[in-house]
Amino acid sequence: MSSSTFQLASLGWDSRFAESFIEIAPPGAVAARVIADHGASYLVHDGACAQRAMARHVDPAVGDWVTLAGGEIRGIVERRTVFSRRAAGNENRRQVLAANVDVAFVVAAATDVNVRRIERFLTMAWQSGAVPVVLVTKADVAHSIEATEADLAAVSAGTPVIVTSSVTGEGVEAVLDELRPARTGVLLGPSGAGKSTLVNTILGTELLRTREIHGASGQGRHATSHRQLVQLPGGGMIIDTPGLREAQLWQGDEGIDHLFEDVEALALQCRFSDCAHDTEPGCAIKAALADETLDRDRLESYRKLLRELRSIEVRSSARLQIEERKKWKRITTAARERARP
Ligand SMILES: Nc1nc2c(ncn2[C@@H]2O[C@H](COP(=O)(O)OP(=O)(O)O)[C@@H](O)[C@H]2O)c(=O)[nH]1
Ligand SMILES: [Mg+2]
Ligand SMILES: [Zn+2]
Repeated sequence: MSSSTFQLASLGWDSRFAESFIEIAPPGAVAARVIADHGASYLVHDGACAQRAMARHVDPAVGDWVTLAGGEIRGIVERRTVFSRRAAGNENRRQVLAANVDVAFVVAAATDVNVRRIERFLTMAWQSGAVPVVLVTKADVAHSIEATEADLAAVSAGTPVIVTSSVTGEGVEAVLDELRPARTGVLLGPSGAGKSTLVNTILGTELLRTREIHGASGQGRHATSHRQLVQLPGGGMIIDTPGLREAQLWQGDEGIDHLFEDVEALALQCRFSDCAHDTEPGCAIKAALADETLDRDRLESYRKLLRELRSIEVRSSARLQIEERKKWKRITTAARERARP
């Protein structure tokens, strides 16, 4: 790598990406990161400057590291994390919405905390391979931020929670801290949660269009923008994309196979179908660790993901049971009152 390695580092480039780049780069190609997806063309940054590029033979996404030659994207460097959805009109094709995201901020307005929705976003975050952080917005208009935090403590067990306000500036530094010196974050959350406003607050400019409230009706105009990666002052990047909405992304357990295909394929070869890859004979995972075809860290992240998904599932079903019990109590109480002479 040349003098631009230093500048690439501010976009998140590191030695692991460099190794993967060398494997696929044609002679004369340079490394660049996709910072915006305009559909027909892309905006890529090579550390020194941004330029437009076409991609005729590959399908890159915002956040991807690519090989660039003659103004064209030639290849995609192996992705570390992936946010994808089923492509519209094609059940079996996956469309990658954002790649190489390190931190997934699960955004919820303090005035509209929906615990189950947060849970689903957290699951998505873990499935992508990124580390989740719960981000509460609009703290300035919350009735009781303590009550909100108590609600969140139940779902977010272990996941950090940052409380912010784009009006007072509270918590904004803590968000930046998660992204320094050169990490990439993505904002996940329902429309109207204040994602674009937060990015604008951090930047100190109205770079992203936000929803404007018109008159007394309170009806908002839907803000539209393309997917883009925004570089933040002081280091770090953030992706605010209207395409990363809950319903489109939610994909249940399948996300795991997609990310850990290699580990799952190995597990299928274990002698016992319920192998815990621990002390069982004929374990293909242990064999792969022994001959170093499987990385121990990779197996560890796979296990971590499984544990995380399981605990989200457990928390969610425990709450369902409680709600179910409450509902029956209401019904039986009402029935008893009616039956009273
Ligand atoms: N009071 C208050 N309003 C906010 C805050 N952040 C965003 N909003 C308002 O919430 C609405 C939706 O914001 P927007 O950034 O477009 O949400 P997005 O759809 O998640 O990008 C706008 O009317 C914002 O002015 C905040 O911290 N405090
Ligand atoms: Mg927005
Ligand atoms: Zn095994």
